[in-house]
Order: sequence, then structure tokens, then C-alpha cells
Amino acid sequence: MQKKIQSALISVFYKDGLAPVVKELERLGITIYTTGGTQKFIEDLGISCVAVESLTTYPSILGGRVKTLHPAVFGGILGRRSVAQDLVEMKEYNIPEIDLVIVDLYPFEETLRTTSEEKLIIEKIDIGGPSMIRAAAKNFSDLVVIAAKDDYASLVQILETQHGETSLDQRKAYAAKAFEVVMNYDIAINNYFNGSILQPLTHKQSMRYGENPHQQASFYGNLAEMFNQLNGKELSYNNLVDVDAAIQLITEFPAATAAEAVFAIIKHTNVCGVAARATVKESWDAALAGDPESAFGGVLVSNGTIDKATAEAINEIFFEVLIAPSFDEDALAVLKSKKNRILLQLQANLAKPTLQFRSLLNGTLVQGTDMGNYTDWKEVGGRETTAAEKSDLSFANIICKHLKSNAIALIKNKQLIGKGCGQTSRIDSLRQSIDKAKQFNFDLHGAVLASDAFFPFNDCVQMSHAEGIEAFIQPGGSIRDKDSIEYCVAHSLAMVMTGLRHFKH
Ligand code: 93A
Repeated sequence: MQKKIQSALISVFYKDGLAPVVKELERLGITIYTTGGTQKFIEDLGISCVAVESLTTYPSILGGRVKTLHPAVFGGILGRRSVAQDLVEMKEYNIPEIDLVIVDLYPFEETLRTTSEEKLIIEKIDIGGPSMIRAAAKNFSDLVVIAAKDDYASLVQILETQHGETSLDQRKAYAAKAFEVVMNYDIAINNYFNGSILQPLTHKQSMRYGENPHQQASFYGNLAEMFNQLNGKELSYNNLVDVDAAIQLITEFPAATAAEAVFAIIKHTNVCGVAARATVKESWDAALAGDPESAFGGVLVSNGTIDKATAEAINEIFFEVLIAPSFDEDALAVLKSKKNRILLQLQANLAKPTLQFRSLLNGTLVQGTDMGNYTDWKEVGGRETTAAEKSDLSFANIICKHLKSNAIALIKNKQLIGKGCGQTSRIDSLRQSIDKAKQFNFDLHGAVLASDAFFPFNDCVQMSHAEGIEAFIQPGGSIRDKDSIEYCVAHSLAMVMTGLRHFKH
């Protein structure tokens, strides 16, 4: 049923984005009731409104804890316009009908991030706001409820095009969103009281679909804390999975310097090209050269500023997403030439998520993120590693961490020239990595090898040696470590044991 909005109650913590809404309400001659801070904001726009105190006949009391909690307000929201007795009682008690409720809640989660002082946190538990949202959502057959700032734009559009009228479907859709907002708000409070590790799960975002178009999906988390989207379509489920892998990898490296930048190409969560070079453009060229075939449609990431030269070079291939801490203006102009192309600017001082979740059976596994990097560089081979090998082995060890197990990474001059991943035997991963290197005509002499887990037999070092690889990094821990070590000793090959396994299943 169509309903015309004649009165609105607005009580918002953050006032940004509200101006176009109130201007439209004023244009339509809608009476606006407000709480103190919101009243000031609206009046400063030169628009008149009615203080909610004139309905409640009480001032805001108890330090603002009781502002709107009053029958005159809740009666105006909950009164059923289709029930004669409700209308009689509203008239008897002088309760005005409220047709639109706009609330932006006290920022509880934000407060959690900025203070640990319990008194301040508790004061940011909104009581009146969620109550009004719930009441208005319950009475969606008569009311419109706006409980999130991102719905302001659609409200303005409705007000403009439907002249203040709304359909039942529209009101019900807003009510559904409103209950979700309140639910997430209460989950955050509950998590706080329980010290729950599930705090990241309080923001929910619907997705077009899941891994495949016939699967429904939602994302729980706050992407804005990770990056700004500068261009492109909505991130898909699969994009997010790869973006996560890309950010996990790039945050292993400090920000690019004048001497070195890193560029990586991610496909299906695996790094298929990566290199460290003097400039971002050179690192892109080297990353791509490592496996130009796999790069197609990948997620690209760098720890340096994307300049025009790099943008023009990567513009030549098809890719889904590009992530970087910054972009030059002229580079953005090049990259934005394709409107679907997703460009993400990493937030400064990005905090790497410390927990990882994975659903299985009828539950969820939680673990600390693999932040480990070896501290114990133990040389066990037939000779010491050279300085060049050391640098490549360290790089290889990090890259290997970002390949699905069983993982082998072949690195030469800080460029990934071959990788094997997701294989069910380590020797198969090695074969795959050698084949990849040969496919693109890399000479394996002087390359180094990293393995995410120990060598179960000495066949891996033997096969690598036959290809010219002379330095290895691996965690060790096999009952047959000795066999691989003896082979290295007998053939003057270098081997480093880290004692730190990097499975990624
Ligand atoms: O302290 S409350 O829980 N008690 C109330 O009665 C109440 N009414 C509105 N918080 C209450 N609000 C909240 O005040 C709203 O949810 C909104 O976040 C804020 C707006 O206050 P102002 O207009 O004074 O800035």
C-alpha cells in the first residue's frame, strides 16, 4: 500500500550525508522532529525542525541517556494507522504520527577501536537509537525506517521521484535492513562482553553470488579498513579471495624504497609471478616474465606507487584487480580507461589480520595468521651460502609461504622463475616448477629453491641438482633430513634449515 510521509524523526550520531535528505524533506513540507545535536545541524542548514523535547515534555536527561525514550515518541512510531483504537489513543494522549525514522547509532565498534576505557565504551551503547529502529521496522506497514547512511541516497531518490510516497515493498526492504543493522550492533556488544574473537564478523555485506553464480554469499568484515576502491565493479567472492592472498603476500615486504620495489601477480590465491627490482615498472616486467601465461586475469599487487609507465605496461594485459599503496594521477587516468577494472588503494599503516577462519564440517576453524619468519638461519649443506644466494633464499622462503602446499618456489635474482603448488606429492611440485621455468626458457643454473615443508627423501635435492640448482631453503624436520643433507655435503650444495614450516592447505 502506498503511504505518504508527512512527518520524520531524525536522530543521527554522524551528520555527514544528511543534508540532501533534510533538504528534500523540507521541499516536500514534511515536519521534522529531532534530537539535540541533529537539531543544531539541521537548523544550521537554515531548515526548521521541532525538538523532540516538545513531544516528550522532558529535556534530554541523565547525560543524554534518555532523550527519545518516551511514549509520545514510541507511540508515534508504533501506532497502527489501520487500528481504530490505536488512533483514538494517539489522539487522546496527543501523540503525533511519525512516518519516517532516520537513525545513525552511537559508534560502538569505532569506540572499541579507539579506547579500552570501559566507561567510554559503555556510554557508546545506544539504547534509544536501536529501540526506535526496531519499533519503526516492526511497523513497516506504516513507516519508513532508515538505519544506515548508505540508504540516504535511495531515500532521496524515492522522495524525489515518488513525491514522499513509498510502497509496502520499499518499506519492508528498509525494515529488513534495519533489523540487520541492529543485529550487527548487538553482536558487536555481545562480542565485547564475551571477549569474543569473532569481532571481525560484525559487518555484513551481501555479494552478488559466491564462488559460482548459483551460490549465495555474504562477506562479514570491514573492507574500508583495508583499502579504498578507486575504480571498477563490485568485488566478487573470487576477487576477495585473491585480494586477500595478494595483501597477505605484499604485507610481508616493507614499503618500496628508492632501491627496491616488489610486484606480484596472484592467480587462484597462488603467486604466479613476483619479482623485486629497482623500480615498480621493472618489478612488474620481471614478475610478468616469470609466467606470462598464468598472469592473464590475475590480481596484481605492489608495495610501491604505480606510475604512468607501469600503468601503461600493465594496461596491455587483461587483469581483474590492481592493489597498491598509491597511484600517480596520470597512472590512474590510464588505468581507469576500463570502467570495470578494480583499483584498490591500500590503507596506510594497514594492520594485517591476525586471525584466519575456515568453515568445515558444521563448525569453524580459527587460527593465528602465519606471521612466522625464521629467526634461525642454520646452514647444514656442503658449503656456506653466498651473499647472492642468501638474498634469493630469503625471498624464496617468503614466496613459498604464499603457494598452496605442497609448494616449491624457484627464484633467481629475486624473480620467481618456476613454481609448483597444490600437488599431492612434493616431487610433483618440483617437477611442475622445473617445467614452468623451462617453458619460459629460464636457465636454472644459479637458481635457488624453497620448499614449504621438509623433503621426505633426497629425491628433491637430486632432481634439482641435475637441473643446476645449488642452494635450498626448507624447514627440516623429516626423519630422513640426513639423506638430503648428505647429498648436499657430497655435492657441495648449500642448504638452509629454518625450523619453520609454512603449510598452506
Ligand atoms: O543515549 S541513548 O541511548 N538514549 C536515547 O534516548 C536516544 N535517543 C537517540 N541514545 C539515543 N539516541 C541516539 O542519539 C541516536 O541513536 C543517535 O546516535 C544520537 C543522536 O543524538 P544527537 O541528535 O543529539 O546528536
